[in-house]
Amino acid sequence: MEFEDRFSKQALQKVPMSERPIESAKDAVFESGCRDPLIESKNPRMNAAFVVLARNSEIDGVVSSMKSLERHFNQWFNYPWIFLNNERFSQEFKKKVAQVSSGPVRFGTVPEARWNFEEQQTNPVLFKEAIESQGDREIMYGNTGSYHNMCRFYSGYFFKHPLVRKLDWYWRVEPDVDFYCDLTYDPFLEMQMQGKKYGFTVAIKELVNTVPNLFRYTNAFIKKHDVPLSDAWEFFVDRFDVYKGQNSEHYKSITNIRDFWKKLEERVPMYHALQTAGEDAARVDQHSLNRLVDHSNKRGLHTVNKDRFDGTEYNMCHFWSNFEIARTDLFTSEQYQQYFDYLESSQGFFIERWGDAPVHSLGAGMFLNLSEIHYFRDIGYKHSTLGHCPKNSPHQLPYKPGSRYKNVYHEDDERNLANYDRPVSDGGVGVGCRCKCPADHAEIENSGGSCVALWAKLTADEREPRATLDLDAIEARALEMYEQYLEQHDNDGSKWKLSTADREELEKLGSL
Ligand SMILES: Nc1nc2c(ncn2[C@@H]2O[C@H](COP(=O)(O)OP(=O)(O)O)[C@@H](O)[C@H]2O)c(=O)[nH]1
Ligand SMILES: [Mg+2]
Repeated sequence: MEFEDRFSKQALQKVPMSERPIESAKDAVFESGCRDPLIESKNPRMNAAFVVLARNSEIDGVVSSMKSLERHFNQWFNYPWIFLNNERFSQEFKKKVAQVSSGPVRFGTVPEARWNFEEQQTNPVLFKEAIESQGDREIMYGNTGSYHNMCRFYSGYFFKHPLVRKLDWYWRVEPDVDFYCDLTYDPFLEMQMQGKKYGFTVAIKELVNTVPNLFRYTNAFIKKHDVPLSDAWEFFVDRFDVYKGQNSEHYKSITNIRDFWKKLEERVPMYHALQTAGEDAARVDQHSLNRLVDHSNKRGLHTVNKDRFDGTEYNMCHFWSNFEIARTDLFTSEQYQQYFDYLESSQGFFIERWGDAPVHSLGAGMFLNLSEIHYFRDIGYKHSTLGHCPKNSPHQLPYKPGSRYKNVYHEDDERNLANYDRPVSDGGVGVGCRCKCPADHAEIENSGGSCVALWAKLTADEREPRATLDLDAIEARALEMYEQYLEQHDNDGSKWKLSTADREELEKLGSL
C-alpha cells in the first residue's frame, strides 16, 4: 500500500532513523569513516570556495565557525574564504579572519541595488506595512526588514556576485555554526565525480506561516513555463491522488495508514446501518449520509488548510541552506533565474517571509534528479540549537595535522577532539570520521520535523510501487467483514475492529 512503509512513524519508533542505513545507488556517503587527508589533498583543487555573508558585528561568530571548519576540514585542503557584506568590512574583521584561515581570503560588498527591494524606494509605505504586519502576526523574523533583504539576496543574487560567479562550486558557511567530525576528502571533487550538484546535511520542515503562498507561485511558474518536473520534486510534495472510488473525497486528507484504518472502521458501521434500516433508508441521500459519516469522524483527524494543486500540497520539507555545498551554475542557470524573477515579481520576499532555504530547495526539486542531490550524512553540523551528528564508522584513522594548519584551538580542546566517540561495532550504522558529538546532542534525523526518512524512502533501491487505493472494493469487503462479525458476536458492533488478517486482505485490494 502506498503509505505503509519502513519509514512510517510507527516503524521509526522501533528503530530510529539515525540507526537505519540509507545508502542506495541514487545516493550514499562518499566515505564511511576516515581517509588519509594528506593523501587526498594531493588531488588538484576544484574551482571552489567557502562563502560567508556576514556583518562586521558578527566577527566572533564568523571566527568561531571558521576555526571549526579549518580544524575539521580546511587545514588539509586550504580552500579560499569569500566574505560578503552589504557594508564595507572593517579592518578588524579582515585581520581576524585572515588569522585563522589556511587558504586565501577575499572580501566583497553587495551593492545597494542588489540588497534592497525596489519597493523600499518606490513604495515605502507598502513595504513598511508588509513588514509590520508580519510582526503583528508573530511570523519568525517577519518584522525584520534586513532579514528579508538577506533571504532575497541568498535566493537570487549571491551566486551572481563577481567573486562567486567565477566559481564552479561554493560551500556556504554562517557565523556560529559547529562541525563535529573530520572531513578527510574533498567534497567538491567527490560531488563532481559522482554527478552531484547540490549537497545538504539537514532537511527539515519549514514554518508554514513564513511561506503561505510560495508553493502557489511555484506551481504557477511550473505551469507557465511548462517545467518538466524531475524525480526530486517528490521530496517536496504530499500527494492526495491515491484514492479511487466514489467516496474518495472523504479520505483525501488522510496520509498515513493508521488514520486510514480508523476512518474505514468508522464509516463501515454507518453503511451497514443504512443498508439495514429498511425502506426509510432509501430516502437518505448520499450527501446527507456523507455529512453524517463525516460528523462522526471528526475526532482524531486533523483538518487540512493548505492549498492544493493538482492533488499535491507542499509538505514543507526543505534543505537547510545555512549549510550548502553546491554548483553555482544550478542557480545561475536561466531556468532558476526565471524562477527567481517570477517569485520576485510576486513580491513574496517582503509581503511574506520566504526563506532562501525553501526557495533553493524547490528550485533543486524542479530542476534536479534525486541522484544529483547528496546527503552529507557523514558531516556533523550544528546551527542554532539543532544539528546532525553521526556515529563513528568502524573505519577510523589517527588524526594528522595539515602543513598549513594554524593551530586555532587550545591544547585542551585538541585533547577533547582527539578523544572522539567510540565507533559503532561492525554492522552498526556509523559513517562518521572522528566525530565528537556533544553529550547532550539531540539528533535531528530523529525529530518529528526531519525529512530524512522521506529522503531515505525516495532514494531507496527498492521503492514500493505507488499504489492507488480502490476504495469501492475496500469498503465493500470491509462491510462484509463487519456483517460477519455481527453474526458471530453478541454485541452491537461497537467493539468491532479490523483484525490483522482483515487488514492484510484489504491491503491486497488496495492496488489497482
Ligand atoms: N551583511 C549582512 N549579513 C546578514 C544580515 N542579516 C543576516 N546576515 C547573514 O545572513 C546569514 C543568515 O542570518 P542569520 O541571522 O544567521 O539567520 P538564521 O540563521 O536564519 O537565524 C548569516 O550569515 C548572517 O550573518 C545583514 O543585514 N547584513
Ligand atoms: Mg544563522
